[in-house]
Amino acid sequence: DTTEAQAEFDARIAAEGRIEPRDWMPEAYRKTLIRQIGQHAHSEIIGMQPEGNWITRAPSLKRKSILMAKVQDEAGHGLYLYSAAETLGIDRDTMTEQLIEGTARYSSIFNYPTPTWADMGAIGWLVDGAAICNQVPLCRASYGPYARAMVRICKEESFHQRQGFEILYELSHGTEAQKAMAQDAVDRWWWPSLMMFGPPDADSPNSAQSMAWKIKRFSNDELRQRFVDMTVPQSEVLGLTLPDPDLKWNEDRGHYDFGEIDWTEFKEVLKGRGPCNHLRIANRKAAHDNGAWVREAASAYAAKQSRRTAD
Ligand code: FAQ
Repeated sequence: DTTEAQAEFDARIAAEGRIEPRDWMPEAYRKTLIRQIGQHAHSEIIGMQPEGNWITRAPSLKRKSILMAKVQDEAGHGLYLYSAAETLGIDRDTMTEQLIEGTARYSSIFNYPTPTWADMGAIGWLVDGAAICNQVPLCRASYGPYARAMVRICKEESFHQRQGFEILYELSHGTEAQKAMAQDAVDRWWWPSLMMFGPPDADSPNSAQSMAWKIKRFSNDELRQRFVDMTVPQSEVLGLTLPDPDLKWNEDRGHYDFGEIDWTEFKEVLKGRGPCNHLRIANRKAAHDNGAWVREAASAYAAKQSRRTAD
């Protein structure tokens, strides 16, 4: 009965155990995971676009092959995550429909444009850096398929972060114009990267329950602070500044203080009014429409194969 199943579920969570697809789970736990894993999958897939924009224009063959590998990794992450969400009883077609109809969320960060090559560096360094801070604790999420997917994803994100840092390092040690291009990219990506962690804890309706279920292990603000503390020393190595006059070490707290985030901008982006929201969804829809014949052919082939096996 449900009370007994609930008690077993609670005990498993308390004991740091894992919940697996066939286990009983509260409906709200299932819904929260579908929401978070689905959004995460969509972020990876939409996240291919800002960088895909530069594959044909990468400054060298080496840079081009690295960038292609990175964007392919993102496609792979999206696919593991869609598979993890499918174990909860939603199918990928439904999730894709929600994305292209604009009813599903994906990370705010991918609604910003990538006008220069230095943006590839800033995305790797800051966006993947933020992704790692947020995702390493998710390797211990209570839902088994999500936690296991995160292990491999985090390893790949580390490489992505390192390659972004290296792009910026080369630019910031290059000509004046290159250094200025690197600084401009960092100026544009810094604040949106801080927004990736979500609203402040006091405004985060899902946090308390997700933390009680051990899906989230740290709050949005805790992870944001961890990211700032990790990134400031790296900016010094790069010789680039972070665009926040209030950023300074606080001896008492043992953390960097930082300025106020523009939450109005964050809310606008979430409402679909960021700089690239329309473009991102339009591109995703076009790719989906253009791929219709592949899905039809694959289904026809699968149906034919299963008829043959049945005979
Ligand atoms: N953008 O109550 P909370 C990557 C929504 S990394 C858009 O705090 P929660 C790698 C939130 O969904 C990026 N929406 O929510 C990569 C909720 O709305 P809902 C993806 C946001 O879930 C790098 C509402 O605000 N990473 O892709 C954002 O407890 C480079 C209230 O917020 C993940 O998805 C936002 N930034 O905490 C790829 C990580 N923040 O659903 C390519 C997994 C909040 O109630 C290139 N996700 N919202 O309508 C999480 O850790 C959590 O879902 C949070 C939000 C922390 C994002």
